[in-house]
This record gives sequence, C-alpha cells and structure tokens, in this order.
Amino acid sequence: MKFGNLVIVGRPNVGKSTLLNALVKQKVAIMSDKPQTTRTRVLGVGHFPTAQLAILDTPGLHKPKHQLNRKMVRTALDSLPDADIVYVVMDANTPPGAGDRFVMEQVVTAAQSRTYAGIFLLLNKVDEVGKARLLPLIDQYRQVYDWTEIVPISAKSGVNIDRLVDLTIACLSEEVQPCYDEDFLTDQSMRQMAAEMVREKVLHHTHAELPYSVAVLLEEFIEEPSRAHIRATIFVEKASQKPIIIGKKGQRLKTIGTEARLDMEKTFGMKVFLELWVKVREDWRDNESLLVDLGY
Ligand SMILES: Nc1nc2c(ncn2[C@@H]2O[C@H](COP(=O)(O)OP(=O)(O)O)[C@@H](O)[C@H]2O)c(=O)[nH]1
Ligand SMILES: [Mg+2]
Repeated sequence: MKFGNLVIVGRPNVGKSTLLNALVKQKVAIMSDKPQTTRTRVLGVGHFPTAQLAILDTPGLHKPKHQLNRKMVRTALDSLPDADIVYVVMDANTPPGAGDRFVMEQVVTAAQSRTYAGIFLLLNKVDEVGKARLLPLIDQYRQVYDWTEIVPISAKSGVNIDRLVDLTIACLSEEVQPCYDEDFLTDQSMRQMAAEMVREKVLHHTHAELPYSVAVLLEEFIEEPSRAHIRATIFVEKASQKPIIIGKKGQRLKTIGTEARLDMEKTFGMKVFLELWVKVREDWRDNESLLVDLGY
C-alpha cells in the first residue's frame, strides 16, 4: 500500500472542489459557479486498491482585499510545503492569464525549497473544449515549467480521472502504512459540513456580489438517536441583502432550507430538522472574532 499527501491549487472557479469530490467519490467539498466558494481547506481521503491519497482542497489563489480573503490565500499557500504531490488546476477554456501565472509562480517558488514527488498541471473542463484548441494550450503550459505530467481532465464528467490517479500513485515510491481508516472520508465535522451545505444552497440561489457577503454560523447541532436538530444563521453584510435571501413570502429561504436538509440527510444518514435564520452583520468579513467563530 502506498500513501501520499496531495494539495490542489488554482485560481478561483477552475474546479478544484469538483476534482476533490471526484477523487474521493463523495461530496465532501461544496461547489459553485461563484468564485471563492471554498474558504477553508478541506481534506478528503481517496481510497484506492493500491494506495491511499490524502487530498487537500484549498481556497482559490487571488489578490486579496479583505481580511477573510487574506486568510484564504494564506491557507492555500501554507498547504504547499507539506504536500508530496501538487495538482495545479487550470481552466482549459482560457489561455493562461495573470491569475494563472500567479498560481504557477507560487508553485514554482515552493518547488525551489523542497522536492515534490510530482507536480501535475491539470487542464480541467476539457468536456467544453475541442482537441484542436487543447493541443496548443498544452504546448503553452509545457513551456512554463517542467511539469511531471500535463493531464487534460474533466472533474465534472470524470474524464481522465482514473488515469490521473494511476499517474499519481506511480509517483509515490515508498510502500508505507496508510494514515487513515478505510472508511475515513474527511476531517470536517458534521457541524462544518452542515454549515457549508447551507452556504452552497445560498450560493446556488443568489447572484452577483451576494455570495461574498454570506457566511453561515452553525448555532446548534443536537444529535438524537435517529435525527438531528440543526439551527443555523445566515449572515449578510447589508440590510438590503436580507430580503434577497428570504425571497417573496419566504420562498427562497424555504428552498435553500429544503435542499440543504436533503443534502444533510443523505450525508449524515439520519433525519434532519433544520431551522434557518438570516441576520445582518455589516463587518463580518473584517471581524476577527466572528471569523474565528465561523471557522475561518
Ligand atoms: N464543464 C465543466 N464544469 C466544471 C468542471 N469542473 C468544475 N466545473 C464547474 O466549475 C464551477 C466551479 O467549480 P468548483 O469546483 O466550485 O471550483 P473551485 O472554485 O476551483 O473549487 C462549478 O460550476 C462546477 O460545476 C468540469 O470538468 N467541466
Ligand atoms: Mg472550491
């Protein structure tokens, strides 16, 4: 049996969390089409016949403006030194831009102070890109750095994921004891996952700038023998954002609650009674003690 620590990095929205879920074959990280969905690092463990892979999903690397964003970027960069293997994820729909170059620079810099077992450049979302556009893109990335492999993948539809796993395991040389039990999937607590599931549904049902303004605080998680009673507060920054989340006659909040509850029941394997509140907290993104309470 082999064991390896992997870290997934890339700019926001390239599909890092989708890739983690594809690798562990379970939804452990929330995903959305809004940038900066992932705010903390999430560990998922992939169990394969010949290896166990401990995979860290990280917040997207970008130029930070708020205290929260600075923490997010630091979280991603701090994960680099401890990994055996780095996955650098790029969106195959676009040629490398400033954001991508920033990500590659960080990885190349990290690789100067330690030796990785592998640094993979992953071109994600190839389900949306024709071969004719893919080949020149691969050439472009090949000129940037001597990557261990450049692998075109689709995290969403599963293209090349098995091949990626094989190539990854091939890089791990020592036969070592696996670190986690064979049913261990993630280091997140049920409380964290529940809060994240609520936030994912808020992201799905709202638009534009609102996602950045939303945080979810889990106030109560009471586990009874066959059901859980969960109470969570959705924080927004402006009074005008509250009615957006609640919707006409409370309809949007109801939908958010129902969808989040169904996700929780599936993941936790028990009935869930979910109570949601919406509150305005202007400064939560720069309030250090609230950021700690929120788990950031
Ligand atoms: N077409 C396509 N969309 C993808 C793929 N992987 C992720 N996405 C979408 O890209 C968006 C961002 O995904 P997410 O995993 O949250 O990105 P992250 O910010 O890098 O973690 C979501 O809408 C995903 O459904 C893929 O392989 N193909
Ligand atoms: Mg993510």
